Amino acid sequence: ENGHSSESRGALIVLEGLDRSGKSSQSSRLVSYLEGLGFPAELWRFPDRNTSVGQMISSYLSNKSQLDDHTIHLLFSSNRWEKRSLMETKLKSGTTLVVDRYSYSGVAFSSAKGLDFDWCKAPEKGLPAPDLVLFLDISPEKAAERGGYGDERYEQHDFQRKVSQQYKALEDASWKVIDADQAIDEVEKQLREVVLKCVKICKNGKSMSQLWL
Ligand code: T5A
Ligand code: NA
Repeated sequence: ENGHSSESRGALIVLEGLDRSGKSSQSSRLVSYLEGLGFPAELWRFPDRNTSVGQMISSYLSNKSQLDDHTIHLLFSSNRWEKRSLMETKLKSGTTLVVDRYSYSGVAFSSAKGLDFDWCKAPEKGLPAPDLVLFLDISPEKAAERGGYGDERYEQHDFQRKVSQQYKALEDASWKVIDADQAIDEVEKQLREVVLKCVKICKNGKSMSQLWL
């Protein structure tokens, strides 16, 4: 084939943003919305803390274990690779995946610690590329005012500010930046519009691509 496919499929939709930007709230709302319209959809999240790699990540994030920065970076990446095959099967079968964090989190958080940006991108190369990245844009100050902030390793102001800068370097044509400092229903309304458009394009056979190759 010449890069064009007419196979109907589900869309790979990723939500990104700082901690407490509203990704989880909006992801589950989007899945309900799509299901309500009759589009098969599933909510996924990374890290997937249910796998054995995911349990190592979870232990690290809750400060129960220490790991070298490179090591934890590669664990986050392998946590995505271990789900790759299932991800592709689901998409091909027509299920849209709404994914709470993906490779952009992987690169933004690790490079904010000082790891080389390109080194951070390398292990993500070849993963399924999202059809749409919804970036929930919020300042670290506003995010910190929301419930539960401060419990995990990365939830500190200065660090979140650096993460925010790294995210900006990752923006590409698949991104849609949404002002996340609006009422939850208003954010949802804006997301619905772009998501529906994307799901329809994929259903009509948009070809899949790979990340950062
Ligand atoms: N990480 C992750 C890496 O370093 N590398 C990687 O490769 C990956 C995948 C865990 C950490 O791992 C790092 C990044 C993270 O630091 P996580 O488990 O996804 O990642 O944890 P968090 O991102 O911290 O998830 P949060 O649950 O904190 O943030 P969300 O999902 O963005 O926010 P949400 O929806 O839970 O909302 C937070 C609060 O705000 C309220 C909600 O009701 C809730 O109380 N809220 C709003 N309030 C006012 N207005 C709105 N519009 C609101 N929207 C939500
Ligand atoms: Na979350």
